[in-house]
Amino acid sequence: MKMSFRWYGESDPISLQYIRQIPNMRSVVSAIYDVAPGQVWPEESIAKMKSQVEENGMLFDIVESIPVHENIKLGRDNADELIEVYCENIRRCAKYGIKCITYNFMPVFDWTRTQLDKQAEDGSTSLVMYWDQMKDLDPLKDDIHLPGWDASYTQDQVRELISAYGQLGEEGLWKNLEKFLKKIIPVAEECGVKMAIHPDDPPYPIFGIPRIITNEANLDRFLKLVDSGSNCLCLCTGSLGCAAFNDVPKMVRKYSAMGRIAFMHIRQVKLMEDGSFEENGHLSGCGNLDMYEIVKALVETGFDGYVRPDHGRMIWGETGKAGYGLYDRALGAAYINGLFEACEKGKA
Ligand SMILES: [Mn+2]
Repeated sequence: MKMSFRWYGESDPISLQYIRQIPNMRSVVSAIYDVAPGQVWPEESIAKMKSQVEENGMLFDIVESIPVHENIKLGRDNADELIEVYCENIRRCAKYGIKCITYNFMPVFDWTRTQLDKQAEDGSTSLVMYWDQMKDLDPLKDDIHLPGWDASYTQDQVRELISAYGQLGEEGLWKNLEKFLKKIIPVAEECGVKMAIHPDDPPYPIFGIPRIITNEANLDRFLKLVDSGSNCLCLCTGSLGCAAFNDVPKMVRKYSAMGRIAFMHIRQVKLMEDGSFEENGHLSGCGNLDMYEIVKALVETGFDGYVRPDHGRMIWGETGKAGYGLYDRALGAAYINGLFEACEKGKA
């Protein structure tokens, strides 16, 4: 496995030097953040990111994310041109040594939470989604300001997008995803890049917006759309794990054995009876996911892709980007390293 850590570029309060000091840290996961979706990434920016990371003794060989423009997901008039731009970005990344590119096909919002700094008894804070704070919201009627929602949209634009996706429906979204994959995967194959789709977070529809990268049957369907070693998953344990219907260790074992997991996001999640959930420390005892079983499944199937500790709590007085502090993610990386070492040595 290739241990990695997400870094938000120069605006990230965490330095590359600090990331390097986490034992076994190999790759920095990043993106070009000052380019809007649907635009070409300047080669100078990719080259600069690469040299910054390499100067700090790590590799820049994995990107998260190249965002997919809403007009591609909606299959609107300029979708073909936008897909061509996407292909060009794959080629440019490959030119600078990128081997894996993460993306998602979630309409409008990348993730949904109701609070980003819910305080636990021990004083740490984490991201949560509580249904009692969601259930009365109707984005078609109300102005909604949930944390993390793209502030670049006006409420009217959000309403327009939500109704367009409502009309498109799940099958329409599948059709547009298939069209996208059939164009990008041959380019990725040619460039030696694995495309890794991130599951929807949470993995079920919210506000009537279709969501399709959600469960085992749909992941099977996704992988069959283009049966290629470049058409892979970014298996996010926390995203899939916030629905009780997903048996995450089983899914990890199955897709890793197929060689179709390019990237693992390892994160814990604690489910409530009503489907609400809280993020927490990475350890098995901190939530519903058995991390030992997840790592064991990876080791026993010979997984050699990328791994990163996904969201951590804010601890030890750290402030910064919710979910993306240094300390708890570093603890997560150390824990994941330990699980891998134990599973590998115990493999016999
Ligand atoms: Mn994730």
